[in-house]
Amino acid sequence: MENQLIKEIVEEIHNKGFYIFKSLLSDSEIKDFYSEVKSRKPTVLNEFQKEAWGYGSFLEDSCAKPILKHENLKRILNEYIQDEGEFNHILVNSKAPLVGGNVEWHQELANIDTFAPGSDISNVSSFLQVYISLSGENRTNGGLSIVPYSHHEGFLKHIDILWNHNSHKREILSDELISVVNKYGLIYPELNPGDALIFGHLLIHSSGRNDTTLPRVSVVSQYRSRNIKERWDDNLWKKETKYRSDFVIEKLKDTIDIKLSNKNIYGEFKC
Ligand SMILES: O=C(O)CCC(=O)C(=O)O
Ligand SMILES: [Fe+2]
Repeated sequence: MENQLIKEIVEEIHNKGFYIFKSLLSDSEIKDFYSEVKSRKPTVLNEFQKEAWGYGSFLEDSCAKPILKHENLKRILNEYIQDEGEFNHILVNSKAPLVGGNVEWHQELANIDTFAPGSDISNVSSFLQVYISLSGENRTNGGLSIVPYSHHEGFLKHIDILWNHNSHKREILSDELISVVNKYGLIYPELNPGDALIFGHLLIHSSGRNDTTLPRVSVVSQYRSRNIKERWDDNLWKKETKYRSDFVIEKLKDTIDIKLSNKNIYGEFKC
């Protein structure tokens, strides 16, 4: 790629909040990812159907090499973060056929104290998400939905929620979300297998249910400037992880208290 093209792509990320890199992975590279996925036991399962969702880290696996060593990708990412960066994590998500559900509306920055404690909004341009579709995706199979240009609105208010697998997540407050979506609209990028969506940590995104009979499989990876490690604040990380697990425990306790209070929530169905 010409230097000029790299600069134009980075300009597009600054302007729209994202860039679609077509055919980042070849068919055989996708195949390698699938065989590694097949050889593993899932680490995160759908709570009741027991379908796979997550498979742990792929950072050290040979199937991740085409991402780690992709010259043009690195040039784009480094030009954006204005530094020689590195991949922080490379994960694989598999959204199960028909029962694989939604991912909440969020900006990546909301959980910065988990992946980069010590950094804050002033360091937002030191990070990029690199989301690569392995199965191909669109609105029907629960592909990513994004609000273009939404990063220009800054960091929106998020609330704590209990998500699938009893995990803590942060979701954008609905009033704020509605006004931003009314302003910019929503898009559901159509990604072919191997296409990547590169986006900044203030871009609003989520994903819906998979209404097809095949899994929606994607690589979720994060690129960051190396100096993030120097700022790492271990106390903040411990405080944040405690906050997140305490939230889950408190929420589950509240639910039990309501159940024990003898209020029969099925009362409305009784004739
Ligand atoms: O897998 C999904 O639908 C969500 C991915 C995501 O939130 C991300 O790549 O930052
Ligand atoms: Fe995300």
